[in-house]
Amino acid sequence: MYQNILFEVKDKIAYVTINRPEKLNALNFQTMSELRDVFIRIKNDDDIYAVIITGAGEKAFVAGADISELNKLDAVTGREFAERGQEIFNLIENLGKPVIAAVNGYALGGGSELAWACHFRIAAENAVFGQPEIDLGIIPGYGGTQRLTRLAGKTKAMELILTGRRFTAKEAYEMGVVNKVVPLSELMKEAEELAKALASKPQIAVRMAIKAVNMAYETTLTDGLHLEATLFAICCGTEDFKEGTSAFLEKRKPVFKNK
Ligand code: CO8
Repeated sequence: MYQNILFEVKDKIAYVTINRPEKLNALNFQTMSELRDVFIRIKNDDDIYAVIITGAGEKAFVAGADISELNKLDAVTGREFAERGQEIFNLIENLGKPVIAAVNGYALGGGSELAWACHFRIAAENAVFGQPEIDLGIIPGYGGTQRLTRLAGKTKAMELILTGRRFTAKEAYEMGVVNKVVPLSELMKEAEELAKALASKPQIAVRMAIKAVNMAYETTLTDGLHLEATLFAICCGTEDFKEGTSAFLEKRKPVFKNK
């Protein structure tokens, strides 16, 4: 169905694999179009509760935007490309379902930016992150200047974006930009366990939580708290809220219906 993406759904979990291993899964125009398409499908599919995104092969998650295409951009098309990519990564960040990046190997430039847009990042020990755009005469254009700064803080983001240096999974973990580092052989198992745990939660509350946390960097504290109260109230109107609280009081396991 797709040329550069593998897509599978199993037990409420969607698996998206960027599949151009001969080019280290670099994001060309075609791959970005397919990513857009697949995430719209996932968003609209009520039977998908969580997503795992990874790269084909053992060497790379995504080694960046495709430099052979970048090389042809001018000021007009450069803006269009950046905005189109940002729209796709915004779609992922605002999917309403948790997206886990299972980072296997190089995650450079647009590859790091893709991981930053996800809700969780599990890195294999061989993962290598970086925003090397500076050495190509550009800056990150798929959200790196904004999301890495929010995730790592301004001091670190400024250093990483201006030097373009690569950093390991261990450093990424110490910086707080990945959730966990695991051996490569355990990466998918680890991501799957997390996805299954997330899929077992009441899905309306999951959606409200993602929205509330995403908005934390977009608003003032006053507006953010107002939004939180509104989203909290929506949760209070669900059957799952009654079930979750009743189950606690009755000392039994809740059975959520996602209603
Ligand atoms: N684009 C295109 N092709 C790539 C890319 C890439 N980003 N990365 C690797 N490839 C290709 C190589 O050209 C090579 O192809 P071929 O076999 O046909 O020569 C193949 O993949 C294998 O790569 P290498 O032989 O280079 O493998 P190595 O193990 O020697 O090196 C590296 C691996 C270190 C990952 C190296 O490939 C590399 O440095 N890649 C480029 C990394 C990079 O700079 N990425 C950032 C790109 S810029 C970006 O992502 C900006 C995003 C925002 C754009 C917004 C506007 C559009």
